[in-house]
Amino acid sequence: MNSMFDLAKQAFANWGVDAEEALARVAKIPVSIHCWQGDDVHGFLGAKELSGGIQTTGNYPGAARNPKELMADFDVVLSLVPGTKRINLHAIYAISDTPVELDKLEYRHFEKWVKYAKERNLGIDFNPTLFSHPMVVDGLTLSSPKKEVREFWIKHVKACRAIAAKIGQIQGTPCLNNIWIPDGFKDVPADRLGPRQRLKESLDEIFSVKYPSEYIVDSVESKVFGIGVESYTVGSNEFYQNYAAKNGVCCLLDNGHYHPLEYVSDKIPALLAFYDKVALHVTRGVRWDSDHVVRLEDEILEIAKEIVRNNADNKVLIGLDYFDASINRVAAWTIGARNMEKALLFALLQPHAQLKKLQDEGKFTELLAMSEEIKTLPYGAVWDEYLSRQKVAGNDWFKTVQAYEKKILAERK
Ligand code: RNT
Ligand code: ZN
Repeated sequence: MNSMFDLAKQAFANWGVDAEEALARVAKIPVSIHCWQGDDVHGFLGAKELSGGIQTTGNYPGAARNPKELMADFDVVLSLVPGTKRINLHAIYAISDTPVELDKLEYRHFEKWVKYAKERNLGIDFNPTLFSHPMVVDGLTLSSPKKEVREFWIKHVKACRAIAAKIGQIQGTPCLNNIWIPDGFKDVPADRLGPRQRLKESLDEIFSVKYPSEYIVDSVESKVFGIGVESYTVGSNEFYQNYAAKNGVCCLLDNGHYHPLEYVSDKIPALLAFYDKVALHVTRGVRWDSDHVVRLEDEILEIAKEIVRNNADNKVLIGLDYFDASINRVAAWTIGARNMEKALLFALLQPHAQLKKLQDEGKFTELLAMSEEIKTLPYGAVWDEYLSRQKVAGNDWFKTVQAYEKKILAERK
């Protein structure tokens, strides 16, 4: 008897799609899984509360309280997600026995993570943390009118770049160091240019230190608004896209950071026309930048299509960015990461060459007809095959999380 996968393979072959090729390719596309879903973006440096226009809501029990717990939880996620994974760290996840300030961070504070990642064959990516800290003054960091505030954060980001470069050098793949700042105003500003000029100067100072591109990829992440920062964002899309273009850094697109009818899937090819690399934060915005767990929805599929049909597997750096404290965090992590993998696999199973040909020939009726027909191809059978080849649980993965919750998470009081 033919297996479900054999039949599916034939169904895709009828459309000129090689499912084996898709399986081989999806397994190689790196996806950087964010560490911060496990503890509601708290980190280990004693931050009291999340600030900067981002928020986790909910108090589901079991949040990780220390590096050991976070690493153990992440191990469960790793075991349930197929493919090539990386781990995305934030500076506040430094591991230190003695208190350490953000502007004094060093590589040694991340050595335990490097060891952890190496043992699991993961690459590491990095983020300076410019929020949840008393040096965020009047909501501002790198764009503050106060010199000492700017200087503190410049030192912090410089320290982070040095750490990221060292991590990249040691791991043998570039470490993405992504800068996101919360700077902005709740109400209509009296000066829109000044903060942006100061941010530009701060970034110039930060990037005056050069590192080899094999060690570090620098990116800047724009945003449209945040909670309590509704009227003005210093690091807007136009600001960073121009900064990036003129200074040879990379843009990071977070799909929760635009107006709801603007699509990151459309921005990816626009940037690929100009940049060698584009970084992503894949999330799910619900009305605002809400950082909901990624579902398998149209936009994530569209994002995946733009990556694979433009052969940008190594040009688009995929990172995840969501945090939900209202449900089991290990499950939240797993669901979003598996959905990213699903989206990539499904995108690889589309007859892109044929569809593109129809577009170029102006056969738009046929293009629409075909695009809708292929939606019911047996993607699920190929997904199941991917999981089994990767030795990852199938649709019963939730049992693993339930058992872990009962044994480990429920004990965290
Ligand atoms: C916030 C940005 C940023 C953060 C993380 C924790 O709106 O998306 O990327 O979510 O750095
Ligand atoms: Zn983000």
